[in-house]
Amino acid sequence: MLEKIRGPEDLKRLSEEELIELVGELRSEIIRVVSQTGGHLASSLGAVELVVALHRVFSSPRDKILFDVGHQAYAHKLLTGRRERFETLRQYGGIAGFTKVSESEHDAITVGHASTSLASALGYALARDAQGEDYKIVAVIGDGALTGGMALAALNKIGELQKDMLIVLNDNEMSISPNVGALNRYFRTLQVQSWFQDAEARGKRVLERISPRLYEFADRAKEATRLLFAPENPFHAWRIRYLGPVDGHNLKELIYLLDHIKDLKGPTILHVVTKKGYGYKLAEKDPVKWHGVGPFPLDPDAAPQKGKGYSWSLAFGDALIELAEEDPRIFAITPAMREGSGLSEYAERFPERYVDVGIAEEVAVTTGAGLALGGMKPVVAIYSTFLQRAVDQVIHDVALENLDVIFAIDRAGVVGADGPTHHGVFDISILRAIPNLKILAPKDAAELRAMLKAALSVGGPVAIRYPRGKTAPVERGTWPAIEWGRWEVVKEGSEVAILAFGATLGYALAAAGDDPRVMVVNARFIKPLDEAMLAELAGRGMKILTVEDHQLAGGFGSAVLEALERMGKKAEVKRLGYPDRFMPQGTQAQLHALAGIDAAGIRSALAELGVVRLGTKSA
Ligand SMILES: Cc1ncc(C[n+]2csc(CCOP(=O)(O)OP(=O)(O)O)c2C)c(N)n1
Repeated sequence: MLEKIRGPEDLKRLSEEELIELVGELRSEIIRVVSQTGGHLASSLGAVELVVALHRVFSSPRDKILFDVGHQAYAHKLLTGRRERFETLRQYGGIAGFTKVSESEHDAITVGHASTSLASALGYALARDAQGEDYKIVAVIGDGALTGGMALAALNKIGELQKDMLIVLNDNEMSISPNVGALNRYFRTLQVQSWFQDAEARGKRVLERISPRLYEFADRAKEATRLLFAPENPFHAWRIRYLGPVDGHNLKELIYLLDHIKDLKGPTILHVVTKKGYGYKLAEKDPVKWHGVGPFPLDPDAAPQKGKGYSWSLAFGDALIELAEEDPRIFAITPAMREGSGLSEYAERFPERYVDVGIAEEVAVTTGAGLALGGMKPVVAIYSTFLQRAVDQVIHDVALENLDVIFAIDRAGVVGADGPTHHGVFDISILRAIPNLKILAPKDAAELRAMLKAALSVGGPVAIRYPRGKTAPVERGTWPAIEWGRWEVVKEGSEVAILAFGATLGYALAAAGDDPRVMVVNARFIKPLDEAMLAELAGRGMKILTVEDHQLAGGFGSAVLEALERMGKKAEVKRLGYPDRFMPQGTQAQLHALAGIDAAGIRSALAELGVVRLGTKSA
């Protein structure tokens, strides 16, 4: 069946039985390919019926279907002309793991970050109406993404403007971890409380006014779908029509329902209840683990491979636990990334000193500011890419008053298969411009611990950035001393100093080999720089090669150039990092090589600086 689908219009020709068969095939294909490529399995499996129903009822690309985050849209990709390329999902040169405008006319928005779909839908609606067009707009948003400030602020405006659009709330009770927030609690109430059933009669009266057939439908399918209006519903306060909750795995009823509400005027929310991981037992049982997985064996008894070894995230989480054991003022904050940030164990150990604010990075940072003002020592654990959401909060709420807030910035540098929406390659440029803020980057887990401990006592805001991936584990109780503000000479040399940090330090050492002319420095303090050492290197006439897993524009190398200029020192400087374009998806190693920040790239740069040793692998 799937092979015959060239585009979504083909769905309109299938019988109900054939559509149900297609749903099964889509699930099998998603599981087969993700088992090879890795990806967002559980979210995409849970949305298969919804995607099929939407494409059956609406006509993409004329009608716009917007997927929030875009990680649940694998079935959409398979149905919109990308079946043959689906095996390249998330690979270098392959199709993206999220929807992407430049990839397909059926992808209405480019996404990867959460909570944008409603504002984008509003923009589409304004554009449509301004141009006198009449296409339909459907935004599909998860209950997790609806915790985001952007989504809630957009709803407020959507309610005011009353533009025609359908918002499908895909409620599976999960963000990556169990969802949080007052609205989430309300959705659970909607599903279980008996008063809800009492409201049925009232709901049906309203339904009848909209469409007698809907009323009929509600009557016919009340057990299965409980299609209702709840007058107490907060969406009513926003003047957004609310329908639901309905069973998101009942394809027939979804199609019937969408068909009947697609022409409703004004904004409508359809609350669809789905199960994350639906159709793959392991994922249904443990949707947290199967939210985003690496390749896995197609054996129902096998667990997904999470990649062996000790992650930087766990190194952070373990260090924080030990510090929190000693200091009752430590308080950890996550914007919906408990597992990814290595905080699962911390959250269990110190529930009273932990908060998951939902997908609301701005709230995470400013809650940190409030905690600091209230006398605690907040540690905001946040991915580099998601910190972008909260730049003003860092500036206005934290740095301006030099508050003691620690930012543990995970996934700094390119992240791999998630691609350009997720690469953490802007944090240094952004944060470096902010007064009072200090920026550090450890070379390993032991140094991360040392930095975290030092940051908690130094005063003012401190950002510690570390990459996605593995690092060597360290023993509990390992707290090496660190000289605040000082770089570390890792290898001596006479002609050129490579200034590297974090992920690039290993590459620098490999490139230097045992060449006596090449010095390697662990430039772990990015702001303030170790100006004393920099001045000394320049004074000795050393050439300088900076290497960063970050954009060149405004990054560490720029900071070095600025410092030399400020100090009135001259040195020949070459900078390696990412050029002024978005880095694509691919493995981290592929992307490092592409930008020439790996050992081979550093060797070439050394050659350009005149340090060439022919016939050997090192410089
Ligand atoms: C701004 C932002 N913060 C965090 C994330 C990480 N993230 C990706 S998916 C997800 C959970 C989304 O939950 P939901 O919207 O309910 O979709 P589901 O996966 O349950 O279908 C999170 C927190 C993100 N993509 N964007």
